[in-house]
Amino acid sequence: MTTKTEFKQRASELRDLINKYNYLYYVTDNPEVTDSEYDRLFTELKQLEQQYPELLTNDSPTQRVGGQALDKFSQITHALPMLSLDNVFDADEFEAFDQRVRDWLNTSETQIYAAEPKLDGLAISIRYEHGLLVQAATRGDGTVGEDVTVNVRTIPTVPLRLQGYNIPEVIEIRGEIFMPKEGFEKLNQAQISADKKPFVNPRNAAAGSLRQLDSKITATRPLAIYCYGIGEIVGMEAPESHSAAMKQLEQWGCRISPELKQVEGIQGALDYITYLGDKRDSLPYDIDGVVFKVDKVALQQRLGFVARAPRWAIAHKFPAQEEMTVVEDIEIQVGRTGALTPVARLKPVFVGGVTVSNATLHNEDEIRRKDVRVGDTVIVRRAGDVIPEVVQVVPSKRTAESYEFVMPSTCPICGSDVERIEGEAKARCTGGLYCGAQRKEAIKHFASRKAFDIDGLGDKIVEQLVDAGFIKDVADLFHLTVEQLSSLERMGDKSAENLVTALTASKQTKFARFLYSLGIREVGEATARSLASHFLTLDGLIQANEESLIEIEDVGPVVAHHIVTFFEQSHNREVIQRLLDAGISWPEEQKIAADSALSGKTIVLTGTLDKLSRSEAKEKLLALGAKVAGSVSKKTDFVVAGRDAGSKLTKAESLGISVVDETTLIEWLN
Ligand code: D41
Repeated sequence: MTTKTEFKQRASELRDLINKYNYLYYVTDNPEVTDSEYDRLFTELKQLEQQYPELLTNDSPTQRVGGQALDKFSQITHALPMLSLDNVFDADEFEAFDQRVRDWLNTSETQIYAAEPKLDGLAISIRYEHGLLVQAATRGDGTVGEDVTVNVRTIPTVPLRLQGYNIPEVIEIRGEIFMPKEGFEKLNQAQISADKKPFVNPRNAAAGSLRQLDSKITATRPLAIYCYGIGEIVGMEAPESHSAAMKQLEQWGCRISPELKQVEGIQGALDYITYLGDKRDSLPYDIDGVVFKVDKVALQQRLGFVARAPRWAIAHKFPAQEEMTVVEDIEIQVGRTGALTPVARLKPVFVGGVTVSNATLHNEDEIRRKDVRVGDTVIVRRAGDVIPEVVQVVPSKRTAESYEFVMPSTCPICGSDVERIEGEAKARCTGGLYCGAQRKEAIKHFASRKAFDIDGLGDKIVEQLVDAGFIKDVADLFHLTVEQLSSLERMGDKSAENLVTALTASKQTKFARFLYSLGIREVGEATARSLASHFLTLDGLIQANEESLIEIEDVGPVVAHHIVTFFEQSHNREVIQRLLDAGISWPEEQKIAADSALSGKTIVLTGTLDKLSRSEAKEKLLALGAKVAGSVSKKTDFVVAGRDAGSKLTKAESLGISVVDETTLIEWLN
């Protein structure tokens, strides 16, 4: 029979196991069990605790999910004050710090410093009594902070009980709580999806999450800790250096920065600054500098502190990634695919290590959400290689002269209509074939294999032709001369001649290919084919309205709208006319026989065909009104299996779909 004592023992065993696996997973990044095994143990413990609430302890991992919401945080006086850090901003200032240290210690010896990243988060003090987490307080003013114990308990990298040996009666562990960049991005995506305000930066997100009155919310936020110091310690000699203290904390299961290093003197410190500065953008969390601490505690004690800042530590700050400046104007940039992006023209400001005079505002909704107006003072952020962005307006600095930005209704590059499809963030220029901003992409698409398939006209050559001013749109291609082409870099006379020949040959095309080549948004090969066989002539299509377009297979309201707006642009119609004038033509389309036996059937081709090429077979089937699909599903009517057919054939057989061979296919086609 199982006794109460056995349950108690099992609960304790489970707590230890889960805490250990949690530590291995979050702190050492070295999981030892599968997620499902972890979940199984967790559920078992939760059930035990539900059944016997008296088994529930403070260090139970089940308590990481948060508890009852608070009305407010109570205040906590730190047993030892949390000191602040003085800053230096360059090598000279660091040298002066090092000099002060040596003067104070009355030595000319090279100093040993412990160096570590300065995380951009919130300082916290966590109190353990007999190894058990009993209290966690924010730094506050350094003397009095707020009791955020329940929230800190939810952070997976914070041990609820210290593990290992020689655990003192009391120890206050100090560290920085922060939100890694990846978690921050995910959280903000979720905030936006839920129509909630996103956080301005990871630091604000960490602060907002830690200062949640509802710890259940904190539990869902991706917070983490790096420990960087010790406050009160009772019942144990304090370690004799910062490095040794950090090693000890690590042995007790606390997470310390993997970048912690000992450096020697000024040169060692400056090298470390360069090392970490280079690494800054690739670290998974935001840092705003490096902290240097005189390593030996005995020396720290001799140095003491002034006005709450230790004489033995200094923060070397990196260039700020956020600065304030003024929006002088908002302009529109048109991207290669016609997307319109509003860009703030800024009073130049030094941020993230460079001078920034433009920042993206992403799209119209972002401008409205942040309420950015021309003339506003804003905070600009440039982190790493990311495009600088306006993170927020400083409302107190708004003047009466500021005014709202209005999205233009025509493209600033080509004058075509601008439109924004419901549900899309970006407004777009509709002058696809004509717009200077979209020129290169439109021409590359036009020349590509599934479009006009112009041999020898690759992306690089298109770029050169546009840059040389030889072509402005696709119609100009057909007026290129051998002389113009051979004047291009790395283009011989022979290649130039070949290209002109290829251009001439490409004039004979097919209606569907022609439609696809125009690059109308969302009109791919299949849609182009449906349009061609439905309308038969270009005039028929140009005159179609949205209602009649929607009736066609493959064409929904959005595509129909794109088609109509495309042909409404006089610029686009002009280019098409010039293409026709240049001699582009195609054989008349044949109406698909609606009564053909294959009409409306979905067919999958697989294996090697001997008498027909795949594309020939496909085209003939399409002409008979069949649909040709790439994979077998319940909707497939027939599978044509050639030689060495593989998995598609197996799947067709398992689904009971009719399979025919190439000979039967040819009979059908005839
Ligand atoms: O990463 C940090 N933000 C950090 C902050 C750090 N790595 N070390 C720190 N060391 C100290 C002393 C030297 C006073 C123990 C600190 C801070 N203080 C600190 N954080 C906020 C105020 C002071």
